[in-house]
Amino acid sequence: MIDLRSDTVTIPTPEMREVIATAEVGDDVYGEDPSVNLLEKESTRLLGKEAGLFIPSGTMGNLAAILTHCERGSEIILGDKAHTFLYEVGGIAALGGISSHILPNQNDGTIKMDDIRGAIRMNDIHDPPTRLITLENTHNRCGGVALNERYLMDVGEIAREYQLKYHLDGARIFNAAAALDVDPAVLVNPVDSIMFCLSKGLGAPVGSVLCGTADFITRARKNRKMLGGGMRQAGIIAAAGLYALKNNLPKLKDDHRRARNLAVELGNIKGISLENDQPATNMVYVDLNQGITDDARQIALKLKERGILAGVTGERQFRLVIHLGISDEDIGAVATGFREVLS
Ligand code: TLP
Repeated sequence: MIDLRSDTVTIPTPEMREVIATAEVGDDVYGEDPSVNLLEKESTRLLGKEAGLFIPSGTMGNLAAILTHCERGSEIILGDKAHTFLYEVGGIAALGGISSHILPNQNDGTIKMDDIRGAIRMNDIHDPPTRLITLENTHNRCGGVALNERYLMDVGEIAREYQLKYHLDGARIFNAAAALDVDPAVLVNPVDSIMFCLSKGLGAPVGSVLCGTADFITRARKNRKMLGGGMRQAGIIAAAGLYALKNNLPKLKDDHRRARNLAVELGNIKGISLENDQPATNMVYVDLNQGITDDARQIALKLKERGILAGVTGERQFRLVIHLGISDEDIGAVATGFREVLS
């Protein structure tokens, strides 16, 4: 199967499994797992932050971060296509009593500066206090676009002006840095906290890391425990994360090249249109044209019969995600599959 549903589907390679099998471990709730400690240190080095925290998932990473920045009854500003708003089960509301002030995401993943300024609550008796701005980079539902350094800095200025905290859902921050050709530490310099995932393009089986100031991470560690995310001999997965940072991070650009090639191939096929014919990172969003009577689910079934798994993201839309398990030959095979199914 050529599985393009997500970059979360990668399977650890034999080399990564070897690292897992031989990892040094301890009890991480006591802070005694050497592999976890090393992973947290390496993450802070790469992202230029004071401290890091290994977290089971990206969803828990964002939740722990937002719970740490915000008290019950407060409000955060985020995009209407943000993963935290769309796909995190409303955790910040359900578990944190925090409301979401959503603003339109532009096609390039940004939120307009004026919209952000306009959404910040003034000290009115009626208002929930605004505590946090959160952005996403790369932006999943906006086609995997990368938000650039300038924009992240500009939003940081607003956050500072209004004394708001600033969080980045950087599940794919290394994809963004690779696409923009910028040092990830420079890119995330303006934010107070950043969460990134090891189990997406980097190809580790589990885990995310939250980074920020030492004080923030101490408080986030307590929240991670409260959420049930305190792990014990987590070094066996942290070691895979370290391996991924060392060996797979440089391969993200190959994924981006393959995504561009896939876009070129699919662009020539009648019956479909691309949301963006020059994908910035590892995602290609495909829409079915009017002339096609099948919906995306039906087409996905036909593709499956040909050994291709496509992510259905709308009645007439697919998301195709490139990752370590996808080769150059697979790109050609996917295009052939689409051509056959749509002919
Ligand atoms: N995204 C998954 C699905 O949940 C949609 C995917 O297949 O892309 N932030 C962003 C931007 C994400 O894309 C994801 C996962 C998360 C956070 C959550 O990470 P996990 O799955 O580890 O909880």
